Amino acid sequence: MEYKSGFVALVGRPNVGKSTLLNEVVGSKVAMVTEKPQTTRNGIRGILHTPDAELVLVDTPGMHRPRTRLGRTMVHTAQRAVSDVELVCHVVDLSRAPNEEDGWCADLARRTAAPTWLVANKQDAVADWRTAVAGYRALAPYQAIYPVSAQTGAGVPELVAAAIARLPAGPQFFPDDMVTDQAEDFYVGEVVREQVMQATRQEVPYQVAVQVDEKVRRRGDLTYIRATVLVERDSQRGILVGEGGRMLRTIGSQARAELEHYFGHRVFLDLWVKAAADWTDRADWLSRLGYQEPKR
Ligand SMILES: Nc1nc2c(ncn2[C@@H]2O[C@H](COP(=O)(O)OP(=O)(O)OP(=O)(O)O)[C@@H](O)[C@H]2O)c(=O)[nH]1
Ligand SMILES: [Mg+2]
Repeated sequence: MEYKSGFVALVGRPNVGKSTLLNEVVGSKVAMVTEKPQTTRNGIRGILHTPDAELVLVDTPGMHRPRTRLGRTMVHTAQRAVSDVELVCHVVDLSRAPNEEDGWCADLARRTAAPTWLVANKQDAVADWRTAVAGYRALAPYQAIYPVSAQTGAGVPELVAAAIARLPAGPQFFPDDMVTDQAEDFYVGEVVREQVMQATRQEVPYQVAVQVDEKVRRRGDLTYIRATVLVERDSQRGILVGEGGRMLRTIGSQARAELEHYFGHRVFLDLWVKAAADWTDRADWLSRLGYQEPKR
């Protein structure tokens, strides 16, 4: 059989389970997941290799009405992702009714050259997926509808098989053992940011960024990582550090456990918290942190 390869974009409103689905498909934790909307901020690629195909899924930030420059970079990233792919999967949450954001995703899908499928996620959370999907199917002329549960894995093999069947003949772009093309420092920062998002509330999770300043293998079995957790205000700095440093220690030890699992050896995680006023609205900070602003 001829080898096939290609890119498939996952778009959808925040919190529908795009990143969970990406991780389920590639079989490892490539993208961070939290119960809060707007977790993903970058386009993240997950790669699945089969004996005769390479499927590259592109996870994107949830589509929303941006209120900051950071939000605009996120929406821009999602909009850009649908060009240059073989297939667009509009992922929706069956446990909720369609809203304006789903409509924007449908518009985006309608404007792209690639075919669009409706991926009806969180099937496990509803009694009858056919009833739940009714409000979504009219949003765009979807060429197929796949009910799935990214959490339990139900329906995912069928979706993957169908997507692979649609890929054109093409070369293998990434090595066999590569599940993502993210830079390691970025991934490390994301592991920390996930823990910070999980541990905080209100506006704090949305005004946090993590920068890895140093990462060195100290001895054969130890990696030292120094990272800065950026917030917008001193008050948030106080919240994150917590009484007697307790909050930051909890965040650090959870992130460290995950990083040790990833590296396969001990990690010393040295976290610092710094306030940079209004960084989510500042072009200099956004570019320093690698968030791409739309060109005017
Ligand atoms: N019940 C159920 N929950 C799910 C399923 N898939 C994802 N979730 C949960 O939904 C929440 C959001 O999941 P994410 O994968 O972060 O969603 P996302 O679409 O990537 O969100 P953004 O990155 O914010 O756009 C998490 O709490 C997941 O555990 C599913 O199939 N069933
Ligand atoms: Mg996500």
